[in-house]
Amino acid sequence: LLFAYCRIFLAVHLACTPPYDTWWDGLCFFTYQGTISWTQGDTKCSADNAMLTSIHSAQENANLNSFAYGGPYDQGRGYWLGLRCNGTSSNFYWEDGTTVDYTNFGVATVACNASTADYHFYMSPSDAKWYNDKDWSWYQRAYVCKKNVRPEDSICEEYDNVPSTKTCVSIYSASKTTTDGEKQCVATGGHLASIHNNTVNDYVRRSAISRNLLDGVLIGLKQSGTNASGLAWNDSTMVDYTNFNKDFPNSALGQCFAMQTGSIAGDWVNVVCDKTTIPFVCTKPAYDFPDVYETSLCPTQNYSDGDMIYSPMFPKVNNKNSCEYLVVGPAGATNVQVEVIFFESNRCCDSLTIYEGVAGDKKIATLAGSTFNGNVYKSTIGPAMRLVYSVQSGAHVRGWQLKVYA
Ligand SMILES: *[C@@H]1O[C@H](CO)[C@@H](O)[C@H](O)[C@H]1NC(C)=O
Ligand SMILES: *[C@@H]1O[C@H](CO)[C@@H](O)[C@H](O)[C@H]1NC(C)=O
Ligand SMILES: *[C@@H]1O[C@H](CO)[C@@H](O)[C@H](O)[C@H]1NC(C)=O
Ligand SMILES: *[C@@H]1O[C@H](CO)[C@@H](O)[C@H](O)[C@H]1NC(C)=O
Ligand SMILES: *[C@@H]1O[C@H](CO)[C@@H](O)[C@H](O)[C@H]1NC(C)=O
Ligand SMILES: CC(=O)N[C@H]1CO[C@H](CO)[C@@H](O)[C@@H]1O
Repeated sequence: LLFAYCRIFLAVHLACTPPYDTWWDGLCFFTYQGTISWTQGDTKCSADNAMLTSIHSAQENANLNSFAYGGPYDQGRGYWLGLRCNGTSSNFYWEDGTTVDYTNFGVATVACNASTADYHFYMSPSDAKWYNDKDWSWYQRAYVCKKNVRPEDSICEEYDNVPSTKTCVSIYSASKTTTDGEKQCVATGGHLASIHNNTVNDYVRRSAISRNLLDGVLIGLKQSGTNASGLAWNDSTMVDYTNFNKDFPNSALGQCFAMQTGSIAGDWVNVVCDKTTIPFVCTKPAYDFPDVYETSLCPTQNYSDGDMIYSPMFPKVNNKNSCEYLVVGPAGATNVQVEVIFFESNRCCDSLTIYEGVAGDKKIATLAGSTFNGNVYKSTIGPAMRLVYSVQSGAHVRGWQLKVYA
C-alpha cells in the first residue's frame, strides 16, 4: 500500500549529476576513459568537488574493476587511484583523507619511507591490483573520481538552493556560447537560467561576484522580435519579471541576454547568441521529495495510467526489500509505459528489471545506478509489464519513482 498523497513533481531530477553515477554506498563515481597524468586527473576530480577514488574493501575493489573497465575508450593502461606515500611519516594515505584500511598491491612488498619515491598508484586492468610508476608525473592513464558526500536530501542535488525559494542555481565559470551553455545545463538537469524575481536575480549576481565573474553571465532569455514582446525563457517558463538595463532590450545588439554582474542592479543586456562566450548560469526547480515515506511493504495492487510507483520506503535510504510490481493497461491497448522520474540505486547491487507482460522473462530493460532519469520504457507485446526490484545493498540510496502511462 502507498500512503495517499498527491504532489506535482516539478522536474526530472538526478541523484548523481551525470557523468557521475552511483556505484555503491550511494556515492557518486566517474570514470575518465581517456589518458591523463596523475596530477591532471587529480585536478579534474577536484574541479568536480570530487577526489581520485579511494578503495576500502575487496568488494569495492571488485566493483571498481567492473565499472571502470571495458568502456568504449578504455585504453587498457589502468586507472589512477588516490593512493600516495607520505615519505615523512612513512605512511600510505588516500588523497580524500579516508583511512588506508585495505590495500591490493600487485607486488609483495611496497615500502613507503623517506627514500622511496612519492608513489602514485593505479589499478591494472588485467588483475585489478595496484601498481605504481617511477615516472608517474608524465605517464598518462584513465582515472576514477569519487565524491565522498552523498547528495541525499538536497532538494537541489548538486545545484545551490536559493534560500527561501524553490529555485536551484548553478554558476559555471567556464566561458561558453548560449548553445553550449544550454547543453551543459541540460546535462545537469536544468536550463540556462530563468529568473522570476529579484530574490533569484540578486542571488545570481552575488554568487557570480563571489566567483570573481565580473564581466557578466549568460542567462536563458531570448528575444525573437525587435521589441520586448518576443521574449522567452529557454526553460519555457513565463516571462513574468524582467530587469533590463535602461537602454534594453535592444535586439540590434543580439537576440540573447546576459546579466551584468559588475553592476549592483544585476541588470540584463542583449548579447549575440553563439558569438558571445562568457560564463553562464543554469537554474532548475527544486525537487519536491515527498515528506511522507512510503511503507517498506510490497504492493498488492496493480498500477495503471497516471499512477506513480515508488520503491519501498522512498525516499528514505537503506531499503532492504525487494518487490514486484504489475503495470496493467486497458484490455486491447497496444502497450503500457513507465517514465523514470527519479532513480537512485547502487549499481553494484540493486537493480530494477522491466519485463514484458505480467509473467515471463522477456526483458525490456534493467536499470541500476542513477542515470535513467526521464527515460521512458514501453511494452511491445501487449498492455502489461512486470517490474522486479532486486535489492542486495540499498545502502544510502533513496530508490526510485516511476510514472505509468497506459
Ligand atoms: C606527512 O606526514 C607528516 C608527518 O606526520 C605530516 O606533518 C604531513 O602533513 C604529511 N603530509 C601529507 C601530504 O599528508
Ligand atoms: C625504505 O624501504 C626500502 C624498501 O623496503 C628499504 O630498502 C630502505 O632501507 C627503506 N629506507 C628507510 C629510510 O627506511
Ligand atoms: C522567486 O521566484 C522563485 C522561482 O523562481 C520562487 O520559488 C520564490 O518563491 C520567489 N520569491 C519571491 C520572494 O517571490
Ligand atoms: C513588437 O514585435 C512584435 C513581433 O515580434 C510585433 O508584432 C509588434 O507589433 C511589435 N510592437 C511594437 C510596439 O513595436
Ligand atoms: C493484476 O493484473 C493481473 C493480470 O491482469 C490480474 O490477474 C490480477 O488479478 C490483478 N490484480 C489486482 C489486485 O487487481
Ligand atoms: C524553448 C527554447 O527556447 N529552447 C531552446 C534552448 O536553447 C537551445 C540551445 O540554444 C535551443 O536549441 C532550444 O530550442
